Amino acid sequence: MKFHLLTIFPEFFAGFLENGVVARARNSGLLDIQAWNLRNWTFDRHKTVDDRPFGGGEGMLLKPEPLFLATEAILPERNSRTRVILLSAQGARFDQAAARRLAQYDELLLICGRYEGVDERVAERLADEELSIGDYVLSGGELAAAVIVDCVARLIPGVLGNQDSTQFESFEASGHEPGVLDCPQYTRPAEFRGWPVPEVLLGGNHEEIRRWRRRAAFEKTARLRPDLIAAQKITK
Ligand code: 9D3
Repeated sequence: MKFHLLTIFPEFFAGFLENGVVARARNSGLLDIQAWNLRNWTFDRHKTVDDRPFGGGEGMLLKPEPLFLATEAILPERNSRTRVILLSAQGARFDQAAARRLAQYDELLLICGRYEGVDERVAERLADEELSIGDYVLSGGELAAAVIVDCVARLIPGVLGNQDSTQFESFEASGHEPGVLDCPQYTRPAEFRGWPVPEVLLGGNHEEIRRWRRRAAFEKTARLRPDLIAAQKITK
């Protein structure tokens, strides 16, 4: 799978690309990720990518021309296997279902918004869709793009060593307990600073362990994510 990142800060992605699961998948050829500098598609002395909003208002917007020229150069042939995505605070929410959907494409171009926003013709006439990673204010789309690349990449067959491990994560519809967080987990030592690991996990009673994990997962979900429990009750 190929990812293109269109940004005014291509160097922002260096650390992310050079470490962990993403780096391994790139080295093994399963993933191709390229960061493109939007200023390559400007032609004035100052490499201007922004301009003032019509009608007045605070701040600057990314102007349409560099974004259109860059997208047309990077993806000259757009089809049903390619997807151009604008990352903005106004987008539809990116979640695990969106990640599974995006993992079906051959090539994604992620446009990173900056400043106060992006000329709306980019959302309406250039991008196939507009996504946000959540209801909080970022300074631009770069962190959102890294989140989406990481999340989509791990769904590509072969990117994770053990393919089973994607199946059993929280938020994954195919997981053992849909809509419930992972159960609490412990490793050695059995007692740390006087705090013991739950006794049941030290014995070998696997039926008892299974029941304890299920209960602990529900209790923790109810405490930290009551919205997930509420959504389940409506669905059932
Ligand atoms: C007047 C309100 N503006 C600033 C407080 C709105 C605004 C403009 C530009 C808010 C954020 C941004 C820059 N954010 C993104 O480009 C962005 C984003 C985000 O802020 N939150 C979640 N997902 C994303 S994806 C891109």
